[in-house]
Amino acid sequence: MVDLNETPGQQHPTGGDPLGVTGTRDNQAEASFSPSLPPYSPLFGKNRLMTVTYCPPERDQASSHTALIPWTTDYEAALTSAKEAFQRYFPSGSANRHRWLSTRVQTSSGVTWADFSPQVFSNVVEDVGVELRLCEEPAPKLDVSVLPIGHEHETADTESYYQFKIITVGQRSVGKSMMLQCFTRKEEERLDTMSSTVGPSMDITNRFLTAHGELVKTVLWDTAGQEAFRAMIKPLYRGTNGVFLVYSIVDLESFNQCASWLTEIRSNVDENIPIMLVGNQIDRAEERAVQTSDAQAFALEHGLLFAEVSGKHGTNLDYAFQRLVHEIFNRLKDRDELYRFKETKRSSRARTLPGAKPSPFARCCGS
Ligand SMILES: Nc1nc2c(ncn2[C@@H]2O[C@H](COP(=O)(O)OP(=O)(O)O)[C@@H](O)[C@H]2O)c(=O)[nH]1
Ligand SMILES: [Mg+2]
Repeated sequence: MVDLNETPGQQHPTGGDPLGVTGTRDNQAEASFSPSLPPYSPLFGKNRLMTVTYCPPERDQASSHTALIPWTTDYEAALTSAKEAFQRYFPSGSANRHRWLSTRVQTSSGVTWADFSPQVFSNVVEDVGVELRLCEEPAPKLDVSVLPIGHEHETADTESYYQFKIITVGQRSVGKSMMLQCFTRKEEERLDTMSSTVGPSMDITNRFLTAHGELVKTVLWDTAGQEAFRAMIKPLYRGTNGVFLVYSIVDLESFNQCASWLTEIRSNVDENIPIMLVGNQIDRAEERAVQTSDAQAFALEHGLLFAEVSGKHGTNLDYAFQRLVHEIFNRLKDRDELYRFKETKRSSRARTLPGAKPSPFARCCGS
C-alpha cells in the first residue's frame, strides 16, 4: 500500500506506486478510478487499489492522511490494510480503540461519510471511485489522574476516599507482578526479577488516583505463583472491583489461555465488573508473537477494555490504570453504588482490629 500525503496538497514521494500517481488525493482518486474504465479493467491487474483516508479524532480535518490499499471484497482484509497503512498516525495509547471503515457518499446536501454493514462491503467496493475512511471512536475523556507513589502518607486519618480492589490474573511469568511493582514502587526500590515461589499468601499494594476530582485508593492484589493452580486463587475474586487479565505479547500460549481465564473470571465476579485485557512486555517488540489486532478483536468480542504495556519500563501503564479506574468509577456511579466503597484510613484500620475477619490470603494490609 502507498501512503499518499501527510497534509492536504502536500505531494508524497510515489515510491512503489504501481500507478505512477504523483498528484494530490483528489487527483489520485481520479487517476486510479477513472469512471471511463470499467471496474474490472485488466489494466488494473493485481494492482487495483482503493483510496482510504484517516483523520485522528483529536485532530482537525486539515491533518487527514490518505493511503492506497489493495482492492478487496473482504471487509476484514480492507480494515487490516487500512490500519496498517495509518498505524504510525494513531494517537499514542489508542491501541484499544474501536476502528471501522465508512464510505464517501454524495447526498442532496453534499458529500458525507456513511457507515455500512460489512456484509455489503463487496457492493460498496464495486463502485467506481469508491473512497473509504478509517473511522475511530474518540478517546474517552479520562478525568482520572495518577497521584505520586506514597501519596497515602499525606492523607489524614479522617480524609475519605473510594477504595477499589483490583486483581491481576493470567498465566505465570507474563509479568503481572512486574506491572504492579512498576506502578506502586519507586524506581530505586524495584527488583529486576520477582519471586516466583508459590506461597499461601498474596501480595497487596496500593496507589492513589483521583477520578473526577475524588480521591481513589486502588488496592492491588497479586498472586504469588498460585495462578498455576487456578483453584487456589478463588478467594482472590471476592469483593473485586476490576480485573487485569494479563498475557505477554511474546508468549502466544499466554494469549490463547485468556479465553479460559475469562470464563474463570466471569464465573467468579459480577458481570458489571470491568475487565481489561493487557498485553505486557511491549518492550520486546522484536519477539512479538501476538498481534495487536488479534488481541483487540478478542477484547471487542468479549467486551473487554484493552491496553498494551511494558511492566518493566512502565510504558502505557498509567493509561491502563486510569482507564480501568475510570470504568470502575463510572459504572459504580451509574448504579449509585459508589458510596459502598467510601473509606478513610481510620475506618479501614478498624476493620483489621481483633474481632474483624482478615482475609486468610492477605499478607499485609497494603497501607
Ligand atoms: N522485558 C520485559 N520483561 C518482563 C516484563 N514484565 C515481566 N518481565 C519479566 O518476566 C518474568 C516474569 O515476570 P513476573 O512479574 O514474575 O510474572 P508473573 O508470574 O506474571 O507475576 C520476570 O523475569 C520479569 O523480569 C516486561 O514488561 N518486559
Ligand atoms: Mg507474580
